[in-house]
Amino acid sequence: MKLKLIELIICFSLTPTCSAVLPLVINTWPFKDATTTAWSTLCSGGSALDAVEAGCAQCEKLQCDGSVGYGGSPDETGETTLDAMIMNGDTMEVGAVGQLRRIKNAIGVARAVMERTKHTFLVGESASVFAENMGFLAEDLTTNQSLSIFTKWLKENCQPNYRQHVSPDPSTSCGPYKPQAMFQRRRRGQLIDIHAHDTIGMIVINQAGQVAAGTSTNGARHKVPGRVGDSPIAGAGAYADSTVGGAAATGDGDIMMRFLPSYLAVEQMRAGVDPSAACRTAITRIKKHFPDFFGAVVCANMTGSYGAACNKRPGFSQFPFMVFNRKSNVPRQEMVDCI
Ligand code: SD4
Repeated sequence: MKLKLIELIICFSLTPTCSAVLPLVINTWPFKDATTTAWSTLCSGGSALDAVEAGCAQCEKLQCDGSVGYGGSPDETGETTLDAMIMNGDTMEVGAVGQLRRIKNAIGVARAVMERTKHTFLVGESASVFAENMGFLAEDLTTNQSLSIFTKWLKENCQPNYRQHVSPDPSTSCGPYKPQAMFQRRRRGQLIDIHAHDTIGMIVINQAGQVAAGTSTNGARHKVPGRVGDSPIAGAGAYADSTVGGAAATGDGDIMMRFLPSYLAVEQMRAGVDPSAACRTAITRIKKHFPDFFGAVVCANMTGSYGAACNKRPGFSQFPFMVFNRKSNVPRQEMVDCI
């Protein structure tokens, strides 16, 4: 969606000058339309939560990089399922969905979990039934593109896949798999395609200093059915606290969720660390155990300062992210060198 000039003018004239750099929208990857949509939502009077929801929903509609929304990352059965979350940094409320089927607007369902239930996280078929009951349209998430990725994978004997210690040998064969009686421990391969990313993670801080954060993704290509990644997990995929700031992550969720990188980054900022260094700490913590993991984090604090960090790997030495604030006046792509 293009930000209309009139909205920009209204936005800049209505916002009081308590901060030179707030409001702020920051998101993972060069998903410019999502950034613009979030900004435009703030400008038309929406809350930080509204902006995060609208920004991520825009990516879901556009199928950003094939990694957000319908028609991407088919699982072992060829089905696309979605993970999403949203967090209100004022109230510390969270809504999340994992392995959501049939519903395109995953972040919308996440918000409905937050606002229409006392729960935090719904998963699978039951999450989809909840969404249908809340009025979300049930649709097939399969597209020609996801079907062709799936068909090619079947033709290539289901390579690569996420199985280990099973028979038949998952490095050459499709399932159904059974546990192996005896096995050699094998190192888990890198499966998230670093050239076909990625999850949108977004932080919005409005003029009044309210922080919201959210994520939306279709997860990992050829995942084992039932797999839920880091994106819908508070503190892993994203975290928001209006007394500190927010953080959001992207990358190999199976590894990243073990370290709660978004929570760690926010806690670093709470301790006074600047956003870039906070993001670097979150990456370094994971890197110590998994030097080759694929991942990045964006961080922002209440002064409107922001930063990002990523883990350097072959083919991934810089991480692009989007920023929109009063200084930039436009959605601006920035790059950070990986460590
Ligand atoms: C996941 N973190 O489901 C997501 C995918 C992603 O870069 O961000 N890929 O693991």
